[in-house]
Order: sequence, then C-alpha cells, then structure tokens
Amino acid sequence: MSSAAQRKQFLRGIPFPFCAGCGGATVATVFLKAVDELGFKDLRSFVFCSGIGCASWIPSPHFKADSIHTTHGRSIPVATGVKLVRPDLNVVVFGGDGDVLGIGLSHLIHAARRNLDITVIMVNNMIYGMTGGQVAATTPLGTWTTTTPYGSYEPPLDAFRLLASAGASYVARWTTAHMAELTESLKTALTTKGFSFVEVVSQCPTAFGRRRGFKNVKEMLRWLKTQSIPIDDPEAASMPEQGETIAVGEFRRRTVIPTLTESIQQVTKRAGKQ
Ligand SMILES: Cc1ncc(C[n+]2csc(CCOP(=O)(O)OP(=O)(O)O)c2C)c(N)n1
Ligand code: SF4
Repeated sequence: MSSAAQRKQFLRGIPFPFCAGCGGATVATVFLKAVDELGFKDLRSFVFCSGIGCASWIPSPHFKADSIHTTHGRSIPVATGVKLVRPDLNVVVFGGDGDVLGIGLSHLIHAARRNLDITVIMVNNMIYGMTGGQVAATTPLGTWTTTTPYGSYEPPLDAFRLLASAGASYVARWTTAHMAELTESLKTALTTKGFSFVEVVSQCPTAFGRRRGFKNVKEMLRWLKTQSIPIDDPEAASMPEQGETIAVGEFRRRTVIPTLTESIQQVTKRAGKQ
C-alpha cells in the first residue's frame, strides 16, 4: 500500500500535534507501515493505550482504532486490564521515556516479568518534551535541560538491558534514523508471543535539539545514526555511563515462557479440577 493509502486506511485525518520535524510523526508512519506489511487491512483488532506526553499522542485520537489515553505513567496497568479481559486483541502501548521509563517504570518491569502479551513502543527523545524540556531518566550525562542548568549529573537508564533481564520475550532499540530496521523490528514485536518492547531513540528538535546546539533535524538524525553501534559491540557496554552511545539491535528470548494469560488459564484450570 502506498503511504497515502496507508494514511487513508489507518488514520482519522486529525492533524498530529507535533512540532515540525518531531520524531513522533516518523514513529507513527513506520508503525502503520509495519501493520500494513503484516497484512492488516484495518486496526479493528488493536487497542492502543497511551499516557501523557507528546509521544502519547501518536495513537489517540489519530489511529482509526479503539484507544485509551490514560494518566501519566499508567498506560501499562490499563493495557494489562484490556489484555486480560480481551486476550484476542492486539494491545499496543505508546509512550515517551518519561511516561514509560520514568513515572511508569515499575509497571514496565512487572509487565516484562509477567510476560504480558502486549507490545510497548517507547519513543525516547531523551527529555520531557511536552512539559518544556526537563531532565529525564534517559538524558545523557552533562546535558543542559531546564532542571539541570549546569548539565545533568545522573547516568541514564538502559531500558534494553533492564527489560531483557526482567523476562521480556523481545526487546529492541533503534532510532528514527533506522527506519527499515525499525519497520522489521515492529513487525517482529507485533507477532511475538509475550511481552515485546521497542525503544525508538527519536529527535525532539524543540526541547532537546536546540539546547544541544543542533542546527536542524537533519543534523540530529545524522547524530542519531553516527552515535549508534550494534548492541553486541563491547563498546556498547559504556552506554549506561555516558548515554552518548546508542546501542541498537535486538534481543530474543530463546526459551519460550508462558504469557501471563496462559499462566492464569493454567491455574484456573487446575483450580477448577480441585
Ligand atoms: C502525575 C503527573 N505527573 C506529572 C505530569 C506532567 N507531565 C506531563 S507529560 C510529562 C513528561 C513528558 O515526557 P515524556 O513522557 O518523555 O514524553 P514526551 O513529551 O517527551 O514525548 C510530565 C512530567 C502529569 N501530567 N501527571
Ligand atoms: S516538544 Fe519535542 S517531542 Fe514534543 S512535539 Fe515538539 S519536537 Fe516533538
């Protein structure tokens, strides 16, 4: 399907509220491309949950689908409820790094631990975009933000390693400068049984880019690409300390573990026999 046909098929036609050049628009486009390439003709089998923040406006109210815009950081608990009540639906969470990895962090870890059969797409712009550029758990060391006027002094959190060790079935990280890899990764995430997580390191020209001295979006995208190295490169291990190197790639769980829905069904069956 052409991108114009995709827009008609999957979008309501309400303009996105993003600043010019925001990576949020790229993530929306790539997600719909992935859905189209997987053969979905519409989004009726999907439910989208999002919290508060610029990235949370990606699905709702723009996608032609059922979507729930929840409070800040609480999209995963709501998605958990939706999935447990309707395990037949594809439940997808969109959110920013503040929403998913900051205020919502405990929900994220527990969803991975439980192997909840949902997909979480985290748009990591390394800052709180919507509220004007406060420091986030993902901000690289030394970055000037409105709450760190002399540079951030805390190392960023590595969602990839955290979730892979917490029990997720699929974890990936790409940037908005890796559109082809991101498309394939989203297709894998959407078809993986169990908890899947895709982090997209993305450009926020308004709250992050201009403070870092980037002249334009093109320069930011070039930076995202040049800072990226494969996750299995030994140099990638330095990422948590610095946050300047972007370790990109995929992790797939080799042993198949039951999803939360399957575990509950097994226990219910056992209890029914007693
Ligand atoms: C309980 C609560 N705390 C704080 C806020 C204010 N707030 C709204 S969005 C946001 C963070 C936005 O950053 P992120 O989630 O990374 O999304 P972005 O806008 O960067 O896409 C904050 C702190 C809120 N709405 N609710
Ligand atoms: S503030 Fe940043 S993240 Fe929010 S819409 Fe503007 S460019 Fe995008």
